Amino acid sequence: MTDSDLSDLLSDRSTTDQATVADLVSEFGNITSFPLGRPRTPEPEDRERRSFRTIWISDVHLGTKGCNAEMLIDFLDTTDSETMYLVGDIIDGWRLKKKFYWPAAHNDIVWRIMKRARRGTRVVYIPGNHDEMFRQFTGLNFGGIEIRRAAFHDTADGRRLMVLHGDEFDAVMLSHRWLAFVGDHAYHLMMKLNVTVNTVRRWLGKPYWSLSKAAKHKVKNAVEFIGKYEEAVARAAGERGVDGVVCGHIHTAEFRNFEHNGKPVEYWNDGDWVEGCNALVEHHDGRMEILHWADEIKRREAAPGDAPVAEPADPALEAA
Ligand SMILES: [Mn+2]
Repeated sequence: MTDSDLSDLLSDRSTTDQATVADLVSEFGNITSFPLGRPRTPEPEDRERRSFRTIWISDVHLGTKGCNAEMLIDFLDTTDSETMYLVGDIIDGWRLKKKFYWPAAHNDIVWRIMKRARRGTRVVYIPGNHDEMFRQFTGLNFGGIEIRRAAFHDTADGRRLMVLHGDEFDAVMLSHRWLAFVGDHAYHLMMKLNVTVNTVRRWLGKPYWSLSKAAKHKVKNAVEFIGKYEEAVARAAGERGVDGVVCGHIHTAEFRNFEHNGKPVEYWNDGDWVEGCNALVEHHDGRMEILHWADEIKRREAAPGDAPVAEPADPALEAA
């Protein structure tokens, strides 16, 4: 991607045409006919929330079975922030078009985000490649949710970060299939499967073929791809003269420090809610942190303050 493409991307005028009134009416018709019912599980009102200055989440993939909705609902119900960035691939339009899948929990998430905006959180939605149908609304505001192609974020300690989904840098546009090979678990399963595959191949009189070798090759390629991607995104941020970049897209939460012309450039990836269940947060002093929500839940459940209170002894039994 050239620098001029990037300037277009970062200006309020997006590279895609602005929606016309006619577009809006026809698309809005679709949006209103979308089965956005009342939430199944209402937000708990009295729950104490961890307060952050900023929250970034992306790659939720609502509308797919892969989305870890329960975990995200827990996150949304126990946190709050002044600003929230939805960094793309929130709704998986690609999959929804093929097969409509919209469980109550996915509805609950949309509802919670809309309610957050109404409560006063600044919500900025930067559509990704899976929800690119919303990119035509760049510059518009739906129920307090600003739709942007990309954004700049100024941290409390004065760093300027560029925020974008990141598919712009995925030159190969690799499908996410290879992600399945990244996990260790998947890899071991692969090795077991290898035995079965070759037993069958032997029955069929076919020569030995190493599935695990094929997988290993995939893993190596995946690791290489992630490294190259991170570098490309950081370089683009460096060229813009900002202090760092926040993106999503590759489902790999990560913080890395790069350098561009002797100046440090921070690379932050807010991960996903399919496998990692990650959020990137900025604390009120500007310090940033990647949260792994499964670990946060474990920690919360182990904290003595939150331990279930023992039932008071039955006075009748005490007297006896
Ligand atoms: Mn994406």
